[in-house]
Amino acid sequence: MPRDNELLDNWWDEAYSGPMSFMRFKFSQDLDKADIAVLGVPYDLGTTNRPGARFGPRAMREQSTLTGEFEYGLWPWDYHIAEHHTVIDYGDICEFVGYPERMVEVLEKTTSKIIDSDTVCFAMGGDHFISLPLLRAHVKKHGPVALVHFDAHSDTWVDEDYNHGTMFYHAIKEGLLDIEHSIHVGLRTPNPENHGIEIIFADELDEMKASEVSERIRNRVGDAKTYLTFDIDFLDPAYAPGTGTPVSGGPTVMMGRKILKGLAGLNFVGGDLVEIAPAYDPIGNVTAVAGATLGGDILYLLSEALRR
Ligand SMILES: [Mn+2]
Repeated sequence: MPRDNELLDNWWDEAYSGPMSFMRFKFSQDLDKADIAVLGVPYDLGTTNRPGARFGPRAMREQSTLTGEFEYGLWPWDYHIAEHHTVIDYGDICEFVGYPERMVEVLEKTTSKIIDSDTVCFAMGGDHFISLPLLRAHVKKHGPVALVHFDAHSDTWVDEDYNHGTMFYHAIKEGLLDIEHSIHVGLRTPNPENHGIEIIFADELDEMKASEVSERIRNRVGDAKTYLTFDIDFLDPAYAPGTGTPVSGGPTVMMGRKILKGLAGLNFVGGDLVEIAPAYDPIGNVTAVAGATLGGDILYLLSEALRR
């Protein structure tokens, strides 16, 4: 299907010109017409090490003008999402400068507004702490969700502080997660307490084929309502140096993409991609190029789930 300028904004611009919406989907807040909304959350006060993920949404949008330019869709997906669904770029929420608590409130409220109008939400971070208010909103609508979590870290540290290393502990404590169907993928940092969540550590993952990893995730998740969260530091710092807490010994972008593609058809109700801090890229926006591509893959997974 040729691109429809009702669905896509300024797609005819060259990659280096025109408005920077995510993958050239139209900037809009008209939720009545949208199936999927992309939401930027430029918040990084939850970081425990290097800040800078507030520049993540803009960097992803900028690099996605290239990944989103093909009318045939994002390779190797063999169609364009716009053939099936109306995707909008909802813009950023940013009404919280100097008031972290306000971010939690505004993000949960905005997410609820989006998903209560039967629009699926894909959020771009920002640091990983944003997943907590996102989960709260999704659970209010769907009940506890299975978590498919790509990351070098479990983010389940038993700690009453609220930051980007503890939010899934709080999510567990608040009863937001369907633990039996949840899984961490790619961990390579100490994890003294697994809270009952299945783990594929990075060394084990390195011995597996992407299809085997996907299969293991599918077996764990089954048909549960699932939230997908992707910390860019899942990737090796060779592919994603521009992030807050990089950990060596991770997978390639290709491995990540193949694993994601192998999850098509799972019952995803929402997702996010977080922790791109472009200032730490040595050159060429390498982390945001990976993030824009993987973010595109996640949009396809959400679109596939809507078509179930
Ligand atoms: Mn991480």
